[in-house]
Amino acid sequence: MPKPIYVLNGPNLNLLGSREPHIYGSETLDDVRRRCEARGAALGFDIDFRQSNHEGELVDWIQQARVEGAALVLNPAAYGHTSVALYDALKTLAIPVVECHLSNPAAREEFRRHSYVSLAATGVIAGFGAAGYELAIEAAAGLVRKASPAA
Ligand code: CA2
Repeated sequence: MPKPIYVLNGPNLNLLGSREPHIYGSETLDDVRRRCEARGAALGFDIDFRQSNHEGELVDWIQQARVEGAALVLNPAAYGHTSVALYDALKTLAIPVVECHLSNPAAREEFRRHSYVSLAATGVIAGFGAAGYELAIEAAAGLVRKASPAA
């Protein structure tokens, strides 16, 4: 089994499914985790799925993914728009990084149109709701296989 794909989620995503379903959908974060695990298993990858409301904890997990992960899927939530600390941590990674958003931030308020995370990401998937996480895992798995076909 290759190293796991880390799927990290930022602040307030623990509330998914409870508010603003017109923007974020009605699935809970647990539903999203199950989707990720099923898609990962189909592609031969374990998924390490986590959520934190704390910037420093996300930095710690990004550093862990650098050593222990095959790839990183990151929904930084609001920290994507604000966090130089996440950007600096991501810049140290040699593994693929897929930024993932449920909504399409480019089609929303002006302050959501900038992402520090995008500056360090291999690619971005946004606007497809919970299904976007599966697309992100597919993209990440494809990049891992391309880099080491035997993985
Ligand atoms: O679309 C996304 O996935 C976002 O990363 C979600 C963030 C937002 O700040 C980004 O601009 C785009 C917000 C996450 C908050 O999630 C909630 C979900 C349901 C209820 C309350 C918050």
